[in-house]
Amino acid sequence: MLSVTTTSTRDVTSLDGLWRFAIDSRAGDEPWTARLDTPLEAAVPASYNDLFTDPEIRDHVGITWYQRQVRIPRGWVGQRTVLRFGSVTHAAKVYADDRLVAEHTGGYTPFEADLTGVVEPGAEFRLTVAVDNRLTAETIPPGTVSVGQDGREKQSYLHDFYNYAGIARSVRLYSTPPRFIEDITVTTEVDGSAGLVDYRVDAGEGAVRVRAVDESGAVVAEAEGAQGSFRIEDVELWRPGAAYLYDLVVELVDGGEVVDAYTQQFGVRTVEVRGAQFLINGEPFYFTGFGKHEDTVVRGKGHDQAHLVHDFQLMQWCGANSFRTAHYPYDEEVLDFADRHGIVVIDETAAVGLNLGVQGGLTGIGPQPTFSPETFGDATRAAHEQHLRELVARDKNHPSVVMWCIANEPASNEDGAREYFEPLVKLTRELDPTRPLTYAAVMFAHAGNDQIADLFDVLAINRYYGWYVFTGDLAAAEDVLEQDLRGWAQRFGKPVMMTEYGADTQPGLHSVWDAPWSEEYQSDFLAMNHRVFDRIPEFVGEHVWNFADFATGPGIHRVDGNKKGVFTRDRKPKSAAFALRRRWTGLDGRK
Ligand code: GCB
Repeated sequence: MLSVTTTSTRDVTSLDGLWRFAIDSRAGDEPWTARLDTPLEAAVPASYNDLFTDPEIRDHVGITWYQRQVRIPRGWVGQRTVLRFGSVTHAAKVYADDRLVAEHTGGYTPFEADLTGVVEPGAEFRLTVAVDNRLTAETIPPGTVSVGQDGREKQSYLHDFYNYAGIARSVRLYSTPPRFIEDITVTTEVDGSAGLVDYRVDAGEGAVRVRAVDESGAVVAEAEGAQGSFRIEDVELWRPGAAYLYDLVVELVDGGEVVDAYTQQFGVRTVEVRGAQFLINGEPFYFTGFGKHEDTVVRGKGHDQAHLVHDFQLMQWCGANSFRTAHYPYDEEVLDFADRHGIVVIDETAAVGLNLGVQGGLTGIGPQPTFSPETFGDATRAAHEQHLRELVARDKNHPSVVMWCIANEPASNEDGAREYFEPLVKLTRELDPTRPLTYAAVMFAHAGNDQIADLFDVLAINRYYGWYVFTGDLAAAEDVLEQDLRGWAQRFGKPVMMTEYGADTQPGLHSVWDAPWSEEYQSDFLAMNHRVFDRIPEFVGEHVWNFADFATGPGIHRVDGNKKGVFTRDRKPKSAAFALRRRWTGLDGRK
């Protein structure tokens, strides 16, 4: 799936701004058939939950309505007109005037409606979107809707971050010629000082020609045909911390005339897992960085370019070279930015919470088995498959993306996990044979009982010794952590990385003792983990949980959200940020 951009043959207009807004109980029947009768307006892009003061809106379970007028530019006569949503969380029905033009389930991937012939260029129409925030056993991520004694619906889910919903990413209208370039896939290899580039173009009738252009504007290779390969001599590799991007200019031609043109950026780099090493361009790579969230004050999960720039600045200030898109695919602009700035990304699906064991607290034994026809079965897996297809289709050309993480903390220790995951691993490898795969392992899964790790390439481990267990006892935590991690390395002989470790911390709280919640404890907790990582030869990376504090659902374990951030929710550093900076930039003499 191509991202939306202007080219010599394509135009784009933005539909971001203020849209009329109502929850379903106040919108009347068939609200798409008329102007929404509402005093409210919602910002797009943004989650709607924190925009209003009304608790009925914030806690609403079900459908909310967004609406605005749209005019198709009159110059688009004879062109295809496409409406593109960056994401609607979690499901959408889209109406142009009275007509249903698109439906999509999955809150973090884009989808489109082809409006050609539905609305004519120059004409105005009423665009209405029904946004459904419900999570069920058949959605990714999963959840449960129950009805309370007072008859109100309640949404529960198996992850801690708040269930923000709405139109959180940009909405755009774009044109293409009637015969158009549908998709482009670029993969790269390195041969000595040359780059080998394979490309495939899916397009309408016509001949395809491509040229690769370097950052100075020089054409470095040319090829013809919808599928082919070319060499770039003396190639500039895309490297972590030193991005270099080429343009692949693709043209669909007919009788010497360019019918459609599209420019796809790409980087030349290789990724490989060899033994217990993670190699980028044949060199061992050690991940430093964070698990993140798309989460800011007022906007919720709404994409925001100022926050994008600032978060990357803070990550680089810390010396982070990478991050994981916990726990869902992020806005496409985040990956474009990572491509341009040489930041490495582990791209994660929204499959968080496939684990009923977490409901059993520290016993890890849930009320029911996680994987069964009654709990998470074929329908859940079908949703997971669709999600993987859409993720790979969207992100396959990003050089920054070096690995897919296909689930966070599934019940990989339970029976049924292998049957559930084996087909998903197979599918992902078919969709993209070039990138390693991982999943982030929950604390209940260890080297002795995990049933799926051998299917994957990298062992990504989430652990909270010293926080949820051995709380306040870092010496005991250090011992068990080391045994645990060494167990994985020994049993599977694959690279091991820590994808989550962290301690909730109240900024401004200090203590001379090992006092959980204090800033010192967070730093000491991380230092304890780092001592262990540095003793394990198979270790290839550390991602602290979390980059910043983030909003959660209500609960007795959280005070105003999850406070494991190294930065506060408004991006002020806690002491641990300085400690990480010393370690990751080599100021502590480690490098
Ligand atoms: C986890 C989850 C993450 C939570 C974190 C925590 O294991 O993967 O989503 O936020 O623990 O802080 O409890």
